[in-house]
Amino acid sequence: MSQQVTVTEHILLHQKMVPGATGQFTRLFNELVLSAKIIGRAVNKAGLVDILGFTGDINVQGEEVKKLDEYANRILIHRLARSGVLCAMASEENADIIEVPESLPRGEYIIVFDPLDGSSNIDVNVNIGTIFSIFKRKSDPAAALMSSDVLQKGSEQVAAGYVLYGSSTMLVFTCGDGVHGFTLDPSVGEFLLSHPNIRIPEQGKIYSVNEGYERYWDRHTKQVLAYFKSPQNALRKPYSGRYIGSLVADFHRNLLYGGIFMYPADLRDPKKPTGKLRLLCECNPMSFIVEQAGGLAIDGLNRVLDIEPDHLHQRIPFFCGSRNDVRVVQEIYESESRRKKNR
Ligand code: FDP
Repeated sequence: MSQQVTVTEHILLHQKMVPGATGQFTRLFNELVLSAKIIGRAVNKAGLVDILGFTGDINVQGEEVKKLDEYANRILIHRLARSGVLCAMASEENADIIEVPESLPRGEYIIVFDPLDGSSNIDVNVNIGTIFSIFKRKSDPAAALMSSDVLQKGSEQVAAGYVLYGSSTMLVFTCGDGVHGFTLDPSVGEFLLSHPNIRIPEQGKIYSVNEGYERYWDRHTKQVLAYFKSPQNALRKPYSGRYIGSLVADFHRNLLYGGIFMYPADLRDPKKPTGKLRLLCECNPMSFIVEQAGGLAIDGLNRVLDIEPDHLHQRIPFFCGSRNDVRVVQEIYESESRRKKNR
């Protein structure tokens, strides 16, 4: 029965429950859903049309831009700007905040997105995804937009989610009332509710990390890994290691099966001394989702959703997943921090 609820119906129902709702959020969400379908179609046909490989450009992160990355970014910016309910956007691919032009109708919402996460997997037919995070502006709508409108703490998000382009295309999101998953039925072109009220198991069985970089981690991060591999841990046996290398895909698997995703600080790489993942377009949305599903997300010591961003492309160390597993990481980091203080 639940399979017959479309994502639009679900959002409309949610809207009815919010006093004073104006329908603006529903409009924004409709544009997101349409963008996801357009990007999903391109991903499905990727090997058949000339959309694999690099554009030749380097993005703000210093990474080579893939054609599909650029395509997804263009689709999202074009569609969302026309939703009539946004004042600004920020993309992982763009250095600065993208203000909605004055020639278009504007609203109070702000969206931050990673158009195609897991870029290194694009050309090899491995799961990739789109991640988004939605806020409301805080400053007076009649005045100029302020950077603080976009640089809000994750706890201020009104919605967050991702689209996973996998063996099927899935949209998973939260508006702060639990996490719901919708699967695209290509025969009718609709996202249908397939995973209502997702809960992440309290105790995981999987750790996901790029273990190849272990030698570049600090002492306590190595200790964390040793814990998950040890037969003396909470499971009384080593966890399974699973790492796809696409945050959306690794996160989604752990959300359903239970486990922990980790991208710690990398002491070797001057580009990643504070980790690789972006606070605004990757860590915040995933943290909101995981908390809504009963899990936790930290940067080692602190709750991710409480971090005050200081710039658009800020990176943080990221540990996220099942409650018990994330707590273990936090305890190890806290004991290291006490040890350092006592020295
Ligand atoms: P990618 O660089 O392929 O776009 O943040 C981007 C991301 O992928 C995540 O999706 C993924 O979890 C991580 O980086 C993979 O990085 P490593 O290759 O360093 O493990």
